[in-house]
Amino acid sequence: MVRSDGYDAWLSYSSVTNKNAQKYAAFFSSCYIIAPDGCPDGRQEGCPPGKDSNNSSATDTCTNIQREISSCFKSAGISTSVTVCGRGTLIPDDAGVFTIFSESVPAHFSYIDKETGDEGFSIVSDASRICAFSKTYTGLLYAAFKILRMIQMNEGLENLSISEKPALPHRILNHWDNLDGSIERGYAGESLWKWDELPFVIDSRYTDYARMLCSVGINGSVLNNVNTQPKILSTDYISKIASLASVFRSWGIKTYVSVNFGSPVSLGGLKTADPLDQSVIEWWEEKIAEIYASVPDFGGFLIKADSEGQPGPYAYGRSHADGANMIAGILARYGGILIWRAFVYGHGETDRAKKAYADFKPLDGKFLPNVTIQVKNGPIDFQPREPVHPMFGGMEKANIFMEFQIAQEYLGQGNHLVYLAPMWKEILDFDTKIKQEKSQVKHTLSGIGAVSNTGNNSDWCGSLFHTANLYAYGRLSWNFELSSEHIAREWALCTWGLDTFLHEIVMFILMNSWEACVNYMTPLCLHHIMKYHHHYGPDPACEEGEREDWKPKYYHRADKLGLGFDRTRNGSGAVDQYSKPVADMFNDIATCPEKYLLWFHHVPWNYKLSSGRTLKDELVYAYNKGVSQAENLLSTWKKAESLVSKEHYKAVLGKLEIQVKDAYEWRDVCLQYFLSFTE
Ligand code: GCV
Repeated sequence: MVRSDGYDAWLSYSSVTNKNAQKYAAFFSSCYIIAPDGCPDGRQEGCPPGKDSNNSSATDTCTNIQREISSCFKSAGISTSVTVCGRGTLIPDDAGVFTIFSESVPAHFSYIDKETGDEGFSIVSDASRICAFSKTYTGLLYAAFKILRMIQMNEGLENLSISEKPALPHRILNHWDNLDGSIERGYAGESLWKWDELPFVIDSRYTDYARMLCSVGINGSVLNNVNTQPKILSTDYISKIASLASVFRSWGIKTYVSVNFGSPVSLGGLKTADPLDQSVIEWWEEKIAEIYASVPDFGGFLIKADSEGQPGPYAYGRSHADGANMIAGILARYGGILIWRAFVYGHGETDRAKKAYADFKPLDGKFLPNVTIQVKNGPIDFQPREPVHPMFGGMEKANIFMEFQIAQEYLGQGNHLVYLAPMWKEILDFDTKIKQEKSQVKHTLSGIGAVSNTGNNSDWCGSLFHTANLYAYGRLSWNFELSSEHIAREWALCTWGLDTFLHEIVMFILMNSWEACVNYMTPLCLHHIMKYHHHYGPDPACEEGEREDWKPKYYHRADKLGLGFDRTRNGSGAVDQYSKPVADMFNDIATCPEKYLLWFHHVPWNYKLSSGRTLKDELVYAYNKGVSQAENLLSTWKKAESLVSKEHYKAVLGKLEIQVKDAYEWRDVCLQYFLSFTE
């Protein structure tokens, strides 16, 4: 049974019943985790003997493994013997082992894959013994979570020969948490970070947060909003950051912060933040030295510059590369990275979708190796569906991070149940055709970030269903090849248990929810037609907002002739920011995928789509389909009434009822408005 407040998310181990757990007990009736006893950073190679001063976090990681395995079995009423021991310990022949030391791998397990990098792992087993091997303790912890997931899913542990390593070295969660406890675009309560209490009071929830992220392979956390307050870099806040970092460390999570490019002025009292000014450089040098003195493994900075009012290098006649390289060069001395966002617009461009590529492409090759450009998945802003951003593949020499948004700012926020993995897969699998092979978006990345949907609600993400997206983000970042259905299946089994009928209900809701949302909100790639500012609900006629490119009309361009933004070579020319084959495909209305039609074309109302329907009729069809799909999610959930607790049933029911009501509103408002142009 799922805990009623949802706090345990997918880690309740509720599916591990006593009966199921029996068959795994032998593997953990005698199991040893070999802890560090001489290696300063928990690594095997190059380890000077006798030094153990920095081993505390590695030892804590071993304890995390031990506790995690024990708690899984304890909840099923089965006792285990999982021991953290030193390297010289004599391991009984019938025992299981978690180790980073090759000589501690029992002789009966000959297969060890050493090609798993720093965070990967291998797991081998026979009928009753299991061995996990990695180069790092974090890798062992990931192996433990893998094994526990298999147990939760009731899969066999016998005769395993598994090797895994993450798709990317940086898999980061971006919090848009403000220092006053509010969260920009947060729909699950207030911030998790109690800044007023830190560093003196360490909420146990920080550990539970880190454990949850680690269980799905997320290895970095940017603590605060990209719309920053400079005081995050004050000495006071650095000690708070250090206290959070010390909790996260043993879960393999690095700590990052968003910083304000104007900090030398607003915090340091200097007259300028010009990146080429010597006093500014020295200010950053001192600040970064101060951070690393407290957090030696600090991950680095995330910066939103020259965007939506945030200061940046433009004010000093400098480029993004000038700004980024100055700070990155200092971070590089300590092993840190600089994540520089490409979310820029509003500087006189004719098509907002073109701005980031136009500004950044000329700088390709000019960024330092530890700078990475973080690019939103689409060229505008986390819409229900967007074509990929042309900077993926288009910036061939720079490090590029993907930025997804787990928080559903434009997709019904905390109310609509929309499983986002299919959308993320569509983006990651898109072929940029920038070269002959390995040119899908997923091949162009050096890291990934996503705007978190967490808050201090007891269920973390606003509802149990919303945790599916946090789960999916982690799992997908670990392994891009997992299908969205596979991830949904894992999450459903670990969260809702093994009941087959309930499982099918949950799967139906997950797997049909994104398509439903696209249909009832923005079919055929309509975009940015949400209400002003809060972005909840439809308002295609909206005139509010101080900028033209915040108004829906800028995007949908509805008129007597047709609908959609002409981004072809006859229009804004945005298509030519893609590789030639992709640009040609988007440019021609006959070859442009219909799912992106109104993004790239101003389409006549009587244009016939592949369905045989005119644009006008297709719009009516799609909005109606979206409504009936939403109704289907609701009626499907009603079948779960006797299978889940009353509280869970009602909570999900309430959300789906809002979703259906909103779907009707979307349909009615949008059709009334758009069809008025056809009269
Ligand atoms: C953090 C959109 C959102 C803003 C957000 C911005 C960004 O404009 O509505 O809330 O600001 O994106 O990603 O920087």
